[in-house]
Amino acid sequence: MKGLVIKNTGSWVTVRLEDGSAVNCKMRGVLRLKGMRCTNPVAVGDLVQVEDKGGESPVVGAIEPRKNYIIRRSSNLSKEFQIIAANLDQAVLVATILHPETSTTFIDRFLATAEAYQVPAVLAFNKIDLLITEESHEYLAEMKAMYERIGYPVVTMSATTGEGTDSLRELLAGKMSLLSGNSGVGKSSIINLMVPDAHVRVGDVSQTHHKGMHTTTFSELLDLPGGGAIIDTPGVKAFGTIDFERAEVAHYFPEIFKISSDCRFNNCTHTHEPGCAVLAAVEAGEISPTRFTSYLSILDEDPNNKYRKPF
Ligand SMILES: Nc1nc2c(ncn2[C@@H]2O[C@H](COP(=O)(O)OP(=O)(O)OP(=O)(O)O)[C@@H](O)[C@H]2O)c(=O)[nH]1
Ligand SMILES: [Mg+2]
Ligand SMILES: [Zn+2]
Repeated sequence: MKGLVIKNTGSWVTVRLEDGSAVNCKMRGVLRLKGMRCTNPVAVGDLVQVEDKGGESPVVGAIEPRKNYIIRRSSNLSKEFQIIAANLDQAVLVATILHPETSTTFIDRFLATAEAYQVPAVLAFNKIDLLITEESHEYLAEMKAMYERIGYPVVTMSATTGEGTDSLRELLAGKMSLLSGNSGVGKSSIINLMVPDAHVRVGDVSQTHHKGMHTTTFSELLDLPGGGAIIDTPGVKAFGTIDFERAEVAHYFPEIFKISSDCRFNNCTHTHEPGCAVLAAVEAGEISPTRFTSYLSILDEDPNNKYRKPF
C-alpha cells in the first residue's frame, strides 16, 4: 500500500493511504540504521510503501525517491541532522520584528539552506499588529524591500488581526508548503487561520516569551481547503547551516552570486581581494550590509560546529 506521510512524532509516523484512511506505522529497523547521522529517515511529505503486518502495527517499508527536501541540524552542536520535510513546492519562513525578534542572520541562513536544497523560499513577517512606533514600521518596510529586491516573495501580516493574510493564502494555494521559523513567531496560529478545522495547539499568551518553550513538538501536514497543504513544524532555535565549501557559500546568496562574476579572480571569497566586485557593491550600498554579514558568518563558521552537506 502506498501513502503520504502526514505526521512524524519521532517514534511513530502517520501515513495517509490512497483510500484516504490514516494509519500509524512503525519504522523498520533497517531504515533507521540507514539513516545513521539522520534522526528521522522518514519525513512528512514522503511517499512511502506501507507493509501490513497482520495483527501487529504496520511498518514503513520503502521511501519513494524525493523531489527535494530540506534539513536542519538536530541541535546546535550535534553532527546529526533532521529532514524537516520532503517533496516541497516552497518553504515559508515566518519571521517577526518583535516578540520575538528574528535575526537577519537567522533569516539569511534559512534562505541559503533553501537555495542549497533548491526549495523556493518565501518570507512572512508576522505580528505586524505589534509594531507601534514609526521606526518599527520603517524597519519592516526596509526588510521587505531588501528581500524583494533579491527576488524573495515577502508577505507582511498579522495572524491576530487578519491583516495581510489574504496575500499569504494566495501564495499557499495549491502548493505543498513548509512553515518554519523560531518558536513563538506564530506558525501554528497561521495554520489555524489557513486551515479552519486544524485546531493546532498555539502557545499560551502568558508563556509566549518564556525562553525555550516549544508548543509544537512534531511535524504535521494539513490540507488547505482549496487544495495544497501546509506543514507545521516545531520552532527552530538556531539554524545550523550545512557545511558549505567556502567557495560554495556565495552560490546561495543570489545577489552576491550575480555580482561575483565581475570579480577579478574567479576564486574570490569576497573578503579582501583586490578587484572584488562584491566588496565594491557592499561599499556602494547595492548589497545590503546585513546580507553581507550573514554571508561572512557562514564563511567563518567554526568548522567543528558544522557538518558536511550529507547528500
Ligand atoms: N500579537 C500577535 N500575536 C500573535 C500573532 N500570531 C501569533 N501570535 C501569538 O504568539 C504566540 C505563539 O504563537 P504560536 O502560533 O504558538 O507560535 P509557533 O511559531 O507555532 O511556536 P512553536 O510551536 O513553539 O514553534 C501565541 O500566543 C499567539 O497567540 C500575531 O500576528 N500578533
Ligand atoms: Mg507551533
Ligand atoms: Zn569578490
